[in-house]
Order: sequence, then C-alpha cells, then structure tokens
Amino acid sequence: MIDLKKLKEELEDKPVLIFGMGKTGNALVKVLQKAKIPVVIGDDNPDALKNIKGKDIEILQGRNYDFSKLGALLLSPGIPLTHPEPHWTVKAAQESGVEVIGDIELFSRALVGHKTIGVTGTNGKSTTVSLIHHILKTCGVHTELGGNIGRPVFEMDVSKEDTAIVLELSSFQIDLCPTFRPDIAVLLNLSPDHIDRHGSMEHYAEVKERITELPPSAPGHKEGRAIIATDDEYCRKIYQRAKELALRKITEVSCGKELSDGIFTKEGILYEAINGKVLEIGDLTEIRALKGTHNYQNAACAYAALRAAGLEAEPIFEAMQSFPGLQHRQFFVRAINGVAYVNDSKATNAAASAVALACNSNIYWIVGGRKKKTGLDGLEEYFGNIKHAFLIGESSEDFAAWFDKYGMDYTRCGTLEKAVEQAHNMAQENRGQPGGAGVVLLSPACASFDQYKNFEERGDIFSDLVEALTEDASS
Ligand code: UMA
Repeated sequence: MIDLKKLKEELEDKPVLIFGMGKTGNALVKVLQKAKIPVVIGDDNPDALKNIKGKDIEILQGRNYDFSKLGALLLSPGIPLTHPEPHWTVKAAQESGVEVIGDIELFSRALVGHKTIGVTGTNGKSTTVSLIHHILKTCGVHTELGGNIGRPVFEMDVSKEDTAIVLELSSFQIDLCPTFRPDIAVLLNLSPDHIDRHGSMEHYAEVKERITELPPSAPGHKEGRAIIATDDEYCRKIYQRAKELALRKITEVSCGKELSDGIFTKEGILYEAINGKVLEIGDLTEIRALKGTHNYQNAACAYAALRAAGLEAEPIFEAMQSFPGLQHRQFFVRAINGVAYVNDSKATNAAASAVALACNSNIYWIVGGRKKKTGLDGLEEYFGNIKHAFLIGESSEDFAAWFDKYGMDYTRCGTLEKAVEQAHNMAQENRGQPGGAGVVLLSPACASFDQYKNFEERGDIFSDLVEALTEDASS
C-alpha cells in the first residue's frame, strides 16, 4: 500500500512543485491532494494547466517563485533534467537546495510491503513487462503494471497485500530516481537512443546501469537480484562491473551464447543453467507472440525475473504460451483458413518494420502512410519473405517507384479498407504455398498522421476490418 503519512513526511510537510502536467503530473496531483499536501503546478504549455481540478492548487506564475519553501520539485520524465540543459525549474530547485525527483522515486518511498520488478533497456521493455505481468497473473499472483508503459505509478492499485509491482522504467525515469532500485532489476539491452537528453551514449548507459545497483542507502546488503542480458557490448561491461562489485545477486542472460550459469536461448530454445547443469525449458519458436530473436531475449529475461521471484520453471513456460502480445506490435488478430492477420501498426519506420518482415514468410504486406526520411531503404533484404505489397497513404507514389526499382510486385490501394480486402483475397487464393499459409501484415514503416489520429487508431481500424472478414475471400 501507499502510506500517505510517509508520503507527507518524505516531503517534510511542505508544498511541492509538480512540473509537467501530462499523465505523470495529473496522477501526482491526485495523490498529493489525497495526502493533503499543498501543490503548486507548472507547465511550459499553458493549455496543460486548464481543467486541473482540486482545492488549493496554486499555479506557478513566472519565474520569481521562492523555491526554498518547497519540499521537492516533482519533475515529469519528459522535461530535461541535465541535457540539452537543465530546465529552469531544475536549476532554481538545485540553487535552493530542493530535491528534484520523479513520481517513481516518491512512490517507492511511500510504498509499504511490496516487491518490485523493474525492467529497462533500449528495446523490448514493454513486451517484457507485459509478459512478466501476464505470467504472474496466469500463475495466480496479484500484479500491477505501470511506469513508462503508459500508466503512471500512482495510478496503480496497490491496496491489496502481496501485489507484485511490475514497472517499465525509461532512462528519463531512472534519472529521476536517486535512491529507488527495484528488488528485481532487469536490463535487456543498450544501443544509442535519447542521446539529446543524456548528452552521450556513455551517460545514457550509466543512467540505465543504475537499476542494477543497490540503493545507496543499503551498502553491503546482498539484497535483490539484477538480471542482465549480455548480448551487446554496453551490457557486457555492466555485467562485468556488477559481478566484480558483487553487491547483488546477478543472473546473466544471453541469446546465442551457451552459459554454464544463467538463462540462455539457442535457436529459440530456452535453457536454464545452474552450476554447469543445463535444463531445457521449452521451445519459444512455437509461441506466436514471441517470434524473433529480439523476443527470445525478452522471454529469457522475463523467465529469469520470475525465477528470481520464486516461481517454478514449468508454470512460467506454460503461461508464456498464452501471452497475447502487445496491441499494434506484431499483434496476432486472427487466423482465417490458416492465414494469419497481424497488426504491426506501431512500426512507424523502416527499422521497426524490418523486425516483422524478418520473422514472417509469405507476407502480404500493407505498407505506407506519412513517409520517414529513409523511406523503405534497407527493407529490400526481406523481399524473399514478401509475396506482394499493398500501398496505402500519401507515400504511395514514392513507394511504388521504390518497389519498381527492385521489380517487386505491388498494388496501389490508397486506403486501409481496400488494402485489407485485396490482401485478404490474394492471401486466401494463394493458400497452401511452401513457407506456410501466409500472413496479412499491416506494418506501415510510416507515421499514420496522413490518414489517422495516431498509430493506435490505424491499428484498431485494421483489427476491426480483419474481424469483419469472412472465411470466403472476395465477400
Ligand atoms: N513539458 C514542459 N516542458 C518541457 C517538456 C514537457 O512543460 O520541456 C510538459 C508538456 O507540456 C506536457 C507534460 O510536460 O504537459 C508532459 O510530460 P511528459 O513528457 O513527462 O509526459 P507524461 O504524459 O507525464 O508521460 C510520461 C512519459 N513520457 C515521457 O517520458 C516523454 C510516458 O512515456 C510514460 O508512459 C508516462 O509518463 C507514465 O509513466 C512515453 C515515452 O515516450 C510513452 N517515453 C519515452 C520512450 O518510451 O522512449 C521515454
């Protein structure tokens, strides 16, 4: 549970400034009002301050506020803490000796009696936390999911005892957590990202590394466990350092390298090794929602985290098989006569579509929208997996020229409605080909804004159209 008295003590019974009134700020206002803590709110966009309901909420006016009377500055993760330069509120707070923290740090300080599993990394965070959440639920453990996945921590219901808390943690959020370290910390992978907000790759990696450490308040306590996948150079170094420091128990995870101690996958088979003894856990290639090497890493890390949480191997693997996947990310909508219909609307650039094109075959590919700078370049490498492309959106002319260059078959459809109908007809007619019945795949490699509000709306419409299809093509 969240102890509101503790929350008040943490903030020294003083007013707090909440800066950034998006999801995080709004959830903070609600809980602080409940705890009867006076709040001041601010946002660089005046529109974000409209419609904030509650008594005794002061709106920050100009820059002449006396920061020294604050208990803390609660900063939203999207607001610069260090780079390109600290936000003016950060500078003002620091000059007045006021702590700058995020919602997750405050949440952890007021949390009583729950275990936390925190997952970070450049890619795969949302899939991994959703998988952990799904397995816990399936195994009968009460669990709440929050953080960067889109649900601020203070929106989670932690009133029930023994609720396991699963958190997706972005580097921005970790940077705002001076003391919080999850009981089970998972680091999936690291590659250059958000450099504008961290100044350099080294600083970005250093921020992510923090979750593998012990809380500064608990030096020498061999508590909790860090799970580190060592498939990239940055994570390998972090693993080495963690091993040398030996402050926490560490589990190594790898996709490709056989380990004598740790969790690894080889050709999609999941293994657990303990002191040189290797146990085969199961075949991940058979789980539709966990296709592809990137997903093997997510699955292996989720498995490691749940073993560390005390679950047995068999129920974990069994529960993995019913994981539905994430909406809009290679989400399996349905199968019709063996043809799979997959919603990958979240793929808004070529690199994201490459992931789906690499791990499917006989693809009827619905592609297009508002084109990104690099267009479809690089995706020619997957032509062997593609049967036909169906072009939608404002990129159609450019993409047609690109397909012509490579002599690849395509149809200009314009709308998603037409593309789904035509892809369905062709996929159904061509069933029974080598490589499987085929996949009708919406993986646009483009933003959605030319035709839709966002990628979610585009994906939802695709799913609705697919649900409405009948087993007979052309009807
Ligand atoms: N704002 C300012 N000044 C600035 C920047 C922003 O005043 O310089 C204001 C905006 O006007 C807006 C508010 O801050 O009103 C938005 O705050 P925010 O950007 O922190 O967004 P939230 O709605 O609070 O959402 C945040 C996370 N957003 C970011 O980290 C950018 C969400 O992650 C997260 O789901 C949510 O908290 C709940 O924990 C999103 C994200 O894009 C999905 N994350 C990045 C990623 O995944 O790559 C890190």
